[in-house]
Amino acid sequence: MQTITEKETLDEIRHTLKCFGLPHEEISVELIENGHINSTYKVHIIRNGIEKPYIVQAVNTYVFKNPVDMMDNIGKVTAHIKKKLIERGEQNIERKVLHFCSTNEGFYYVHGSQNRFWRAYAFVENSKTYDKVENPQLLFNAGRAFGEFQMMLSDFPMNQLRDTIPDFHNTKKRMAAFFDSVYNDFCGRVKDIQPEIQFFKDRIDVAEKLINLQEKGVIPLRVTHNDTKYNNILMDSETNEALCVIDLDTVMPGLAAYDFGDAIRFAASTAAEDETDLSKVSINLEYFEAFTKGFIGACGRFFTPAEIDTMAWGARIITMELASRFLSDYINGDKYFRIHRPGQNLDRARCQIQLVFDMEQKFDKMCAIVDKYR
Ligand code: GN1
Ligand code: MG
Repeated sequence: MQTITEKETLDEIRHTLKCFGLPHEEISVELIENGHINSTYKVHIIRNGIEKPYIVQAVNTYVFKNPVDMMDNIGKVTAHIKKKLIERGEQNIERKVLHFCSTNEGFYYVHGSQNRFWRAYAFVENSKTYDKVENPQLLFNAGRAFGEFQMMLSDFPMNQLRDTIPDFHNTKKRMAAFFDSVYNDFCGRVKDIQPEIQFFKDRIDVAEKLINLQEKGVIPLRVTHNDTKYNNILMDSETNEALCVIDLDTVMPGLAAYDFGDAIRFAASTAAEDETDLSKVSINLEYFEAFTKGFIGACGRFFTPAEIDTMAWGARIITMELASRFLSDYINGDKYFRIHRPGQNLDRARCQIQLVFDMEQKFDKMCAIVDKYR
């Protein structure tokens, strides 16, 4: 792949703004670093001396093979949420759901060069995201935000959504893909990661547990977010109230337990996702409880009893799944997740494996906390 220069990026951002009917005299562009997939920029548009911020993104088309379908999903989902907010009589709706820009022809995207695919939305003023939080109240707010998101989409017709990444959280298929990458060993990296490979061999049955339950009809598919990291919630800069769930690229049918679990994996961890000092990596049960209280409180009443039983499993298994995805990517030569240093995907995988070990130790306590709020 050709590399894209800063000037080309800037030209494409200007072109994108023009197509979205956002004329400007000047812009200033800031790279936002916290996602592993898309390229995200905060762009300040200056016109007649007034400045307005937008988020402009180049979608990663290696990961999202059909970004037009993705934007179609996002258009439908944001319209549905907007309708719900209006019905609930909410104020300040522009801060509670994303507003994507559209072209004159009504498209939510602009094609750039080299297969790049651009989109933009108005930045929600006085909002911020956190990569790490150390305050149970914020964990509770996050749980409630993802729970309400789930609630608002509970009556969305699932058949209207396309799978933006087929089998995204099909953990069975993820495991198979992992062992394929080990078998192929394209970059000769497998020799150094035997203990990590053994970790997955020892857990094949656990990895398949929730997919098997779903396939047997014991737990339902729902419209889920599928990427419930804490930094995918916009918080009010002053009050830290959760405003709006963002990163809607993977909203599609999935398991509620995986949305719960992925949020726990990230927000209730005591360390960053790629921490190399594994003695620092564990699940904080106080954070776990605060998030659970918020999440189950907001949407638990519409879950089936069998589904609630899977919540703690969701945390263990989605963490294992992500460990396998990071490690596969390391084995395959780091093509999927953006890295900032060599070996980062291996570090990420090891950190997630450590989290799974810790969740296995604390599993009874995690289940008891879920039971307390059911
Ligand atoms: C990716 O780029 P970001 O942070 O939105 C990934 C998620 C992972 C996450 C791990 C489309 O999300 O599945 O859980 O990294 N998104 C995709 O940090 O693969
Ligand atoms: Mg994402």
